[in-house]
Amino acid sequence: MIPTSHPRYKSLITRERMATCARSGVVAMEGLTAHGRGEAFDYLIGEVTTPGAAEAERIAAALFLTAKHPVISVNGNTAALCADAIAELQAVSGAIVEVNLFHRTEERILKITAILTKAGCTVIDGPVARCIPLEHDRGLCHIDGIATADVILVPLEDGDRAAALVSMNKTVIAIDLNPLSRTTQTATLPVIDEVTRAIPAITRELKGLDRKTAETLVRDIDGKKYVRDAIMTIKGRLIDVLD
Ligand code: PTJ
Repeated sequence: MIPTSHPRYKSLITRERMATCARSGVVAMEGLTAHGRGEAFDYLIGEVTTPGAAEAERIAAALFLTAKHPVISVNGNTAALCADAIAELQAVSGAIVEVNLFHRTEERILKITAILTKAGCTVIDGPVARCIPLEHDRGLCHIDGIATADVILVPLEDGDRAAALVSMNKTVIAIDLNPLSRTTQTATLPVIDEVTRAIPAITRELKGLDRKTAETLVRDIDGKKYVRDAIMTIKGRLIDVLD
């Protein structure tokens, strides 16, 4: 039993949920390591949405609004952490929700689909094909989903697929706390924020956005700016500790 007075209560409760979801097979065992890496970068960033990330979240909302065929790609960690938030983003954006896994098994796909469905998502199903140029199982996707998407949100992604999607001329919005990862370096728009803060923020922005403003926001996206902003935030925080 974790006391609510514990200074790291939220983090500890989230860890407990991730461990439960790993035991049930929703989260891959490797996903626990990925979560720990995310926690470490969130610590460095200050466990808040930085002004740079808030700006990226507004642009992400604009990309959803102006997209013809937006897709939200969901893995085990993301479903365990924020299925409800994904359902709300889907309701507001009309995007397709597709389960796409690094550690792919049919059993895990069914379990993750069940969590998302319970939260209120409509999850695309049916046959998959190797539509992304990757030897790995992450290359498998739905023809009416990721394969034909113009804008794809990829939370907690591995870099290979983000790069492959960009090479297919897709607009890739990544959510990843690590400003040094290949995902944040290659995505069209890296949102360097914790996923449970980032997805509700994108939904909030989307609710208040009009098409004309959105069209202006998506012109000339400079993804590297958000990488630089996050690195400067971390650098500033580290220097402050030394002072
Ligand atoms: O469910 P599966 O089989 O698809 O596997 C999912 C994982 C996450 C295991 C898989 O995609 C993977 O190995 O990812 P990586 O390469 O470890 O990348 C995950 C990235 O997400 C890392 O750079 C972490 O820093 C970041 N991350 C972890 N937790 C969070 C996060 N970013 C934002 N919010 C988080 N809560």
